[in-house]
This record gives sequence, C-alpha cells and structure tokens, in this order.
Amino acid sequence: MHNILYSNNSSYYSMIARLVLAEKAVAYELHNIDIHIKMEQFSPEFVSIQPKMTVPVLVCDGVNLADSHQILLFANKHFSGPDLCPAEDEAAILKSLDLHYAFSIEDLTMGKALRKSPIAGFALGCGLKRAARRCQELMRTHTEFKSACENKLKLEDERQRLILSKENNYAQVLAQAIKLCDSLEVELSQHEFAASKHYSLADVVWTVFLARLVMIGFESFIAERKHLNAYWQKMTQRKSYPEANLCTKMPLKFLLKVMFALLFKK
Ligand SMILES: N[C@@H](CCC(=O)N[C@@H](CS)C(=O)NCC(=O)O)C(=O)O
Repeated sequence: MHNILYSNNSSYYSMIARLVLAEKAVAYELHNIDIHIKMEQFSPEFVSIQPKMTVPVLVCDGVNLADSHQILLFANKHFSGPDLCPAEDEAAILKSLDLHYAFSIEDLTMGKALRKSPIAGFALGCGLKRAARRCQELMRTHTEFKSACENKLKLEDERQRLILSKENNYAQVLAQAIKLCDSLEVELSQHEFAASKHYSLADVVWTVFLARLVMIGFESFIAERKHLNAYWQKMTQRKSYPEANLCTKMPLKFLLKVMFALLFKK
C-alpha cells in the first residue's frame, strides 16, 4: 500500500493519526501542511483532497480518510501489526473513543490561550479573520469549491463568535477536562490501559489528550492523579511516542512567527 499522510506538527488530530500509524508500524510519506502561517489548508490542491480544509488526511492507494477517528479505525483494520481493537474489548474501546471525541479540545486550547494574554486573544481574532479572507478568496478564484467554502465560512464564523465572545464556554470546558482526567484515573485503577488490560485505540487518543494538557500548562491535572501520572510516564516511553513526534511544547520562536503572521500578513 502507498500511504500519504497530510499532517501538521502541532495539530491535535494529526498527532492521533501519527500515533496510530506509529503503533501499527505503518510506513507513509509525510506531507506537512502549514495551517498557521501559510494556511495551506486553503490551497486548491489540498481542498480537492479535503473539502473540509482540515488535517489530518490519510490517502491509502487512492482512498481518502479525512478524519482522525476514521483513520484510527481504518488503520487498525487494514494494516498488519497488533490488533488495537480486539472483539472482546471492542465495546469499552469504542465507548472510550466516543467520550474522547465528544470533548472540544479546540475550545480548551483556545480558551486557555485567550486567558493567558490579551495579545494572544488579539492575534487569534486576527487569525480567524485571516482564515475567513483566505476562504473567501478561494471561493472567488475557484468556483468549483463554492459549497465547501460556504461550509467552512460558517464554521469560521461560529469559531469567531464562540472563541471571542465574553461568555465563551471555557469554565465549562475546563470542568469537563478535569472530569475526563477523573474518569481516566478510575479506569486506570481497574486495568493497566485506558479501556482494557491491553494497549488499544483508546490509548492512542488519551495519550494525545494528555500531551495537549502538558502543552497548555495543565501537567498538574496528570501529576496529581497517581494512576494517570504512572500511565502518562509509561505512554511517553513507548517506541511510538518519539516516532509520532507528539508536540508537548510550542517553541517561543514558532509562537512569535505565528503571531507575526496573524497580526501582519494578509
Ligand atoms: N474531525 C477532524 C478535525 C480535524 C481538525 O479540526 N483539524 C484542525 C487541526 S487539529 C485543522 O486542520 N484546522 C485548520 C482549520 O480548521 O482551518 C478530525 O478528527 O480529524
């Protein structure tokens, strides 16, 4: 099989795709899509692969999988390597995946950034407007993407309202994140891994969730829970962890570059 993964280094859902492919030891060609500075998700080439204009996308012998949840299930089913969703644990694993995907990691990440500094808030606002401008430009120059662009613009609009409104749902999202850590702690007190006694697809998503908590400064949510802390240490020692290049830090240089682009580039 010839596999191409369109991914972005710090993108949460791209990390899920990279981690499951690393666990399954799948070889692939990596195409980095710069979604922050160059905003390559709005390039006509990429939109013809992914009309939702998001990463990750896995292309396997011409089949496009344009969502991390789909990639998890597809990778487990179609590639050799360990079965990460065995029949006897399937119900618990799928339930754990549903719990994970019901949570808005974007609201948590953005909400935290907005509270960290007013400059971050201003830059985010500029970024959202810049994304909308790129999308409108694409719609003008490539009418074949009209309906994809209209859908994306609706989402961008929704993002602007939710993220920038004073009454955004941060307190609620933060409480949900803590509740997820509590329920993981309970699960991990009962079995070695997140959904069963074996490593599974659930561990792929929860490892990325914990990596994101670290990235946005919530390592204490992990450290203060005994089982969760031991689990996180164990996950970071797996062979797949460095292979998937999980991002737990935003280098200052990169943040400044993104900030500059959002504030000053067209
Ligand atoms: N449901 C999708 C969500 C993908 C997604 O939201 N990706 C973000 C990065 S983590 C993205 O590409 N954002 C760029 C944009 O929306 O313009 C999945 O699970 O793959």
